[in-house]
Amino acid sequence: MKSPIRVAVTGAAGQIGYALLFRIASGAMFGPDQPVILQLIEAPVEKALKALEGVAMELDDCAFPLLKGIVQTDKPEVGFKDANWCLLVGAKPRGPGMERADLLKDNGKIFIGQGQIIDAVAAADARVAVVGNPANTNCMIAASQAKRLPPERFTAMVRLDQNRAQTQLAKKAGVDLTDVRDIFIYGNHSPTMFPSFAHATIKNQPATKVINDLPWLQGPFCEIVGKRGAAIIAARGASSAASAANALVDHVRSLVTPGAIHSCAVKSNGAYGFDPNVWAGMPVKTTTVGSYQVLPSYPMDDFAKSKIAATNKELVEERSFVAEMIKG
Ligand code: NAX
Repeated sequence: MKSPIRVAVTGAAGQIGYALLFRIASGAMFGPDQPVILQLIEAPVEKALKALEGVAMELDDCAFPLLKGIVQTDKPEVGFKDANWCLLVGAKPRGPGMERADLLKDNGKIFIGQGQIIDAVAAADARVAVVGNPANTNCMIAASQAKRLPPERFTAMVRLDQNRAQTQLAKKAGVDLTDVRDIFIYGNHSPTMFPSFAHATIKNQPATKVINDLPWLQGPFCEIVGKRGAAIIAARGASSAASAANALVDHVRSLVTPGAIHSCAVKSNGAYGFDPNVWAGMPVKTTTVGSYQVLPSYPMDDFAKSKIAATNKELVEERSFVAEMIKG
């Protein structure tokens, strides 16, 4: 048996947390031979901490053989201590009438603090995956505070968008989901994201050829994927939770599986025209456990370039809203 790894999860008593923790403890994220210690972090709010107690009781009641310990805390310095993976799910939701700039600033404060504490107390090999929205910019903010951990250790999740796009292509083509490959998400986890269909394949043929409906791919397809989160809220009365938790399992699983090729929001190195100071979704290939390289060579046509320019513009704007905060 391997020695346990420590997995810190913020927002652990939230709805994504509730769909996520049991999957981690069952081995879905790190594999069936990797024991885990869950370090569950909640906001210092009585109701949330009480709910967390209940979640921990249920985890105990599952008798997961791989679960070797549970820490419950509202103190990030305790929760992130020696963590090998820090999954930043908790964030302040956008309230009614709240401006995006204010949401960014409120969350900015949370992610500045968490970035500093992770850098100070997490394990030497720590990796950070951000889900809490606005995920790309929150990730950039947390990474900006790290002096010890390099920026490549900080990724944000666009995997839910990739999964959504894969399913939509499979439905349109009337094929099995597994026949659809190489569909990647570029840019922000927001309606401006670009699901780049031009390089996707269906049964090893170009998806554009199999679907043979460019207006649908450029229009409704991009729109359905970009606005899927809102459609779920409209239908369910609550935001995506199980699918988001599942996507985080996929995100991390791919990052610990050498050879996996997947969409991930990472620090831009200028590839695809992204500003080098933003975290943007793009295709990456996992090299060694927890490390990856950007696959920079998918050619882009004018349509793709304009979509990427739009999502890049939004990321640069988000960054400008918090530029003052991350200076020091
Ligand atoms: P919930 O509101 O159900 O849960 C959030 C939890 O975070 C709460 O229990 C809250 O007490 C806790 N929290 C708040 N501030 C905290 C802090 N400073 N430290 C620790 N815990 C803190 O939200 P949920 O539905 O679980 O969603 C969590 C986040 O994921 C939201 O920001 C949401 O927008 C985002 N999403 C991101 C997605 C993505 O693909 N990147 C998709 C799904 C989801 O919308």
